[in-house]
Amino acid sequence: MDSTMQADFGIRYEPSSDFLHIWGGEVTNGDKGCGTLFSGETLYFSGAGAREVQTKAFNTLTADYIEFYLRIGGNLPDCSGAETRDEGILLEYSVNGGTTWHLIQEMVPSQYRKSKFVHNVLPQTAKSPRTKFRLWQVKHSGAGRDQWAVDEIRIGSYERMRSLQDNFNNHADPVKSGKWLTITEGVRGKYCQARDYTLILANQQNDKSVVTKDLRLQTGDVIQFRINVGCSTQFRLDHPVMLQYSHDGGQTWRLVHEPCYQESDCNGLQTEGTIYYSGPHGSWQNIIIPVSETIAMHPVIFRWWQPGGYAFSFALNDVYIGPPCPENCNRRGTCENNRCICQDGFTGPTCADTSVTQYGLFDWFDNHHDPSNGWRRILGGSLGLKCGVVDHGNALYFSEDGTREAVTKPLNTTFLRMLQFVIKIGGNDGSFSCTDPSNRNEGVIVDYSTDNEITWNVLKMVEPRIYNTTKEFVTLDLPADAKTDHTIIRFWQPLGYGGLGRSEWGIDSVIVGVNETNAKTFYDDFNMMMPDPYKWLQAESAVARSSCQSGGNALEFSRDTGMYKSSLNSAFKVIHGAGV
Ligand SMILES: [Ca+2]
Ligand SMILES: [Ca+2]
Ligand SMILES: [Ca+2]
Ligand SMILES: [Ca+2]
Repeated sequence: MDSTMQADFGIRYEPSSDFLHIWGGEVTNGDKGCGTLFSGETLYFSGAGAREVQTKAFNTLTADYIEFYLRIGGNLPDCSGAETRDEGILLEYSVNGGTTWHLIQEMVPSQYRKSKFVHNVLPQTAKSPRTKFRLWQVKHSGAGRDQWAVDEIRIGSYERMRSLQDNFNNHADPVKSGKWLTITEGVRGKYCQARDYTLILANQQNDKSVVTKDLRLQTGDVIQFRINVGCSTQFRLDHPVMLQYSHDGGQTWRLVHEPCYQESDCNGLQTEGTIYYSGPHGSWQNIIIPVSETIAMHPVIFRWWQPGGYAFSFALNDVYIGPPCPENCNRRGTCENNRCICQDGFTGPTCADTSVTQYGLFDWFDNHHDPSNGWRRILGGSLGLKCGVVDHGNALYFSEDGTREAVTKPLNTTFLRMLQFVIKIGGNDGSFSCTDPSNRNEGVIVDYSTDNEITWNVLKMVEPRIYNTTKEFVTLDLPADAKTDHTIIRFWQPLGYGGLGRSEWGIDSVIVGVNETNAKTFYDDFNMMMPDPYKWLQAESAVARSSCQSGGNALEFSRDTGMYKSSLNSAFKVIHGAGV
């Protein structure tokens, strides 16, 4: 006797395997009848007589729930009416072969005009070695009126899994791995230059979703996966993939992290949230999210959900949810059986990066019209003067749609003291057009990561100056825990809520430098094109840069109050004069 059931009514599904009879209903394509409820085909009722679907007997002694999607009427040509309560649907069970039936839930038509997920915990009295279920309509106004449909009927038990792991390599039908509650028509394949099998969600009229079975997690566990949205470098704000969780079996969903910026109370977590857009996520990205106390509080299911039809697709690979691997494999590997499987080029129990990182970073954005090679990625920005001169010559300015961020490579900041930069947010002067800010969320966030972009700590939120878009010189002390040999620094502007227009901005004269141990023996021979930030010393509010006029062998110190041009020796005096 079966104890679980999953009826998706798709072309490979045989209704007689689960149902004793279907009266007044038939399996219908999603563009007919009551439309798509969950995915693909539905079981649609419009007959003249009785309308009822009744299951075979199931052993429900270990079952916990019955769930399905339901729609009653709702203004489609072949799905309307059901005006009164007694034209609603009842879910009932019988433990004596159908002699007597007991109500689990009454579904009132007015609440099901659109497809709605219904999740019912089985009452104790419904748990027996032979329990049948039925859905039926008490009354209707005749053939072709007061229609309704169900889809994705499932009987199952909570599994409270301590971890979930799937690399999609082993099962031709991904649901057969036993890890997933449901996947809308997911197929296994190699999406977007993947080197091994992935789970592909594509070619579907309905919203796409991948839903895990339920997990019992602890704070500090991780959600890890690789994702590719749309296989495209083109940013699209619409039709992203959202990672959500549910504590009520899928009736209500929330983002694992909501977007949260300056304006809100974010508990120090400035984030775009668990929303993945084509563009930044149109190439394979490795995502690691620590599980919060809120999520671990109750048994939980997760889903990756992409609204939209045939034009949109995404794929997942190497999903792991559970206790963390050592150092989360530094986001350079996948976690399998609590061990790291490292990406090419990395080894060891934690996939640590053992290469030597550069000391600090200097970038004036003036060399060869390319940023220095200290940046890991720059999205939505390029060198130029669209926001005017920010400090000197070109700046790195950001005006493109979508993600705007500049992220350094891992830098050695162990003995470095500060981060300096000049920034300008908005500001038209007639000769150029640099969109002005209109609210606080259009500022620029500066944060750092010491774990290869798994977690971030805010250094500074540069607030937009709404009435005074002059440039701002920023000098920040690096906090002790930002001083490592693999610290990543990021400048980014939130996408904002709802994709409204944003201010444009530029940064210039970025310095991660100022050696703190050699302060007394400052020395730099200036044989290099760029000064060595490891040996650097600067006064607060002074910004160093190579000077075109001096052939690269001199330094300039500019201040809000004036301009000093000097050789190294006199620069040193300026610093002493400033009392350092
Ligand atoms: Ca279906
Ligand atoms: Ca009616
Ligand atoms: Ca795989
Ligand atoms: Ca510059």
